[in-house]
Amino acid sequence: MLMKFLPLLVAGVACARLHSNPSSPNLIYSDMKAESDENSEPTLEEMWGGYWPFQGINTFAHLEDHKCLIDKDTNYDLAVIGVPFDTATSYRPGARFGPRAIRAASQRQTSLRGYNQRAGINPYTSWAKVIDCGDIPVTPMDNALAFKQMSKAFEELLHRRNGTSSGKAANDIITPPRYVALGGDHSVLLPHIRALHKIYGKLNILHFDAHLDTWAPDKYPSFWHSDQSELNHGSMLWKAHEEGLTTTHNVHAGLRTKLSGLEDYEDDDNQSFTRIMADDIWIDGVKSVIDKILKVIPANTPTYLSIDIDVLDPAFGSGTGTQEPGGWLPRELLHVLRSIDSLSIVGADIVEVSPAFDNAEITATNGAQVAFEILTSMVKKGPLGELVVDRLPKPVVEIFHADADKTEIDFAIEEKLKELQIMKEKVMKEIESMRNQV
Ligand SMILES: [Mn+2]
Repeated sequence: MLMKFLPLLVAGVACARLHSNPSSPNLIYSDMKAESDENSEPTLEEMWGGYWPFQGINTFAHLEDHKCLIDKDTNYDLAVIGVPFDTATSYRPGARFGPRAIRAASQRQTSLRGYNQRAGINPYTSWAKVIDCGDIPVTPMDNALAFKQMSKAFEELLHRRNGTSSGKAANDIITPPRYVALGGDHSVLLPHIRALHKIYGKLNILHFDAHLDTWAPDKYPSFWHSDQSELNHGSMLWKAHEEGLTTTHNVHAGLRTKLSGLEDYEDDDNQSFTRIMADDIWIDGVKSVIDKILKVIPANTPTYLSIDIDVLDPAFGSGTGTQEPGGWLPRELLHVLRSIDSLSIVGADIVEVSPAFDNAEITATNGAQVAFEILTSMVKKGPLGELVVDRLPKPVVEIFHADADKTEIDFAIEEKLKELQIMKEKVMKEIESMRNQV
């Protein structure tokens, strides 16, 4: 009997040793040997439980998948979440297919061979529970509704959940989970940081991109205007600044965009960004880039990391909406990311991967590697509960219902008053500049 099964068993063992399905118990050779003696046949799990990297239904890095927006009882520390939204793009659309492309390109990552030697850890088997939360089902038909959906989804995910008990911070605050969002066009940053701001307060923004994305919406060429037209994939940082979500410690890295004029830099300065140009990395060296980032952004304050894949040269990132020649090499981006792992990254995104324009999965593979490095750094840094400013050390359900006596109308009024305040500040600025002209 054993002889009959041996070839199959050996094949199954090799398969399971290399790449077991993480949603089932990880099988290793010694466990299986103990279970399979001469009198027993291999279990179905032993025979069929292991996938090679190119097999199985794609989750990010073969992680366990959960419908996190529906499964409210699932706690975890880090999650990948897809945001397949691209109707705020100004040029080539297609980034709605980014999450599935990055997931497909991530298949050679498994928990069994996930040890990241630069960090000295395997992010998938360390203290943190890491899962794939699936996608936010965003409408492609109505951007106002889509932003509402994305904001609501991130709030649900961040405010109604805890990390695992292993993620408990020293001061007894239970740490909310952290997300690496797979875009989607770049505008998905805004709902993400709106939700994070409610937990951590103002955020430093570390932004890798060919473009500034601090453009006022009126820098886009349209006579026509609506509130919704202000939400595009090049104005979300401007909008975030207007809403008071960002600190004065922000960095762009990899810039090489064409400008409307030097006044773009004035706007950018007003939003407190330090600019690192794409060329700086070969003129001044990669160390100068790393040093500059670490000098501007304080390590122990909440930082949001946003990576537009177009920071890479089109040779390595053709699969994107607005490519700009003269970009970074993947090794440069990865090295910089690895070297800033002392920062407190409370959330991150990888955006603008648009597989219809990709060649041989190059862009998506770079995106998947970037996600791996971010997850590694988040795990290496450990839980960030000490940075939480707006969650009290008591069960989250109670915290979330701290406003329980407020009605929907109260919330709507608060929202309107906020809008009024923003509008007032805008008008005051206009008046000020009219006065200056007189
Ligand atoms: Mn860009």
